Amino acid sequence: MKTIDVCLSPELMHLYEVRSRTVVVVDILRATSCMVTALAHGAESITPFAKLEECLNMKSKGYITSGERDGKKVDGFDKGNSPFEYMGDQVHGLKIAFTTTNGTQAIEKSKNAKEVIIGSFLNLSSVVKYLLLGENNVLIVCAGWKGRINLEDTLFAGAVVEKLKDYLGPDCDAPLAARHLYNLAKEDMAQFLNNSSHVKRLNRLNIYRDFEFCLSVDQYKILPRLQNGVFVV
Ligand code: 3SL
Repeated sequence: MKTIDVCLSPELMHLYEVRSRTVVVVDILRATSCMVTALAHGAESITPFAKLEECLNMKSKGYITSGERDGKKVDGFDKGNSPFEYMGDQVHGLKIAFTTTNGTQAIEKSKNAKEVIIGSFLNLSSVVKYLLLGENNVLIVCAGWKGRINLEDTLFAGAVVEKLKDYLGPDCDAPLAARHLYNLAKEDMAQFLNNSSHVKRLNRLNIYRDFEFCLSVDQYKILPRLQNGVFVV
């Protein structure tokens, strides 16, 4: 039986062997939700960067520069980190250079994996189907917040573990914990997350609608995969 494990924070990545695994990077609020939205709306590619300056340099190469630091759009960038900036004609055919406080840092730490895919509630079923049909053991990497664990990424990990429970065995206790949490939360995830740290942070920035959208399940049927350092569908 294939296995599934959950890395609850990128700070714990050194504990996991990734060269033989499919890694699913998740940052529900909001990096991977934005990436999925952009690619679903016809963006050509997303190139993730851990460093702000490297991302900004891509402007001179014809890229749109996107992302945030501490939730706020970076000065000089074309776009911030709201999924609503990546819909409709706004992104069609664009090459996007993306950097965020946690999401692209988690991607950077996952880059030695056998393969890296992007997960969010927006493409949950596509992720589950891909992992089910794939040959590799799985590691879900939760982006968290500056090394700390967060609830929303853990809930996504739990949703994947729950849906694959008859096919992929838990590698340790983190997938079990995530699954239990998801089963507690699934009837009303927004309510469950109401007191969570990042939801409070986003509320302070007055972006509650991003939160609601990022929790909506299966808006898109796409699976972004990292190929030569670039996410494409
Ligand atoms: O840290 C990240 O990668 C972001 O998604 C955080 S925020 O939602 O833009 O604050």
